[in-house]
Amino acid sequence: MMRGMYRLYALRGSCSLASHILLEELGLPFELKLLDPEKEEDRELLFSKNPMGLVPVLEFPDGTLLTQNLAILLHLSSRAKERKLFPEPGTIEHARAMEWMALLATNVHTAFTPFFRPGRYHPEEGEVQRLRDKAVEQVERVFSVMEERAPESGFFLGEDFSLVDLYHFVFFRWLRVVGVDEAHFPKLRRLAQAVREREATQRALARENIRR
Ligand SMILES: N[C@@H](CCC(=O)N[C@@H](CS)C(=O)NCC(=O)O)C(=O)O
Repeated sequence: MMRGMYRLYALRGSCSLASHILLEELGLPFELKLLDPEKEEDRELLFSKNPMGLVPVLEFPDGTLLTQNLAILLHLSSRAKERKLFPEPGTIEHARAMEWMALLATNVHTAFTPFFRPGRYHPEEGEVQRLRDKAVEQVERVFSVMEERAPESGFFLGEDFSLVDLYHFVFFRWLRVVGVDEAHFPKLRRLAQAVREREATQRALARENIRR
């Protein structure tokens, strides 16, 4: 690794896109290591960096390893306080922002998992479709709750772009992938679109070779 560089281990279009976009937003020097899950070598590399075998993994210039989007996003943004991407701890605004982040990291993210990784749930042969249908139901339910609570204008937390907008964008993108119509969630669609149009997001999408 070049001196002074971060390295992000990522899978194309996966949840690691959140950490990727933030590195671009903050203008930090980083190397993107896009892994190929089909390659034994890449799988071994990932497990050597994270025993869970999951991305994202952020490797700091001094070799420190950090996993979990939530930890990476909060840590990097707290080191760039002037960007005001997250409210100050101890305030109700911070608690509200954490409420969104936790919802995204847990309920929203895991609603998709049975769709993308049905094998993890050992469905009987012929039951994969049923499992995927159930996952889509769960995804629709959790996005409906977010739509209900989403603001009519501005960003999730008010006037300014924040980590909540960035993190939400990554999961909103997956709606198309699982075949859910984005038009069911007009407020969320507007919020996601605002993130998509940012230069940092465009750079990250281009580097992951993602068109939409
Ligand atoms: N809680 C973790 C979840 C990480 C996670 O599930 N990563 C997925 C991509 S979205 C992964 O690495 N999957 C590898 C696989 O399924 O083989 C986080 O938010 O960082």
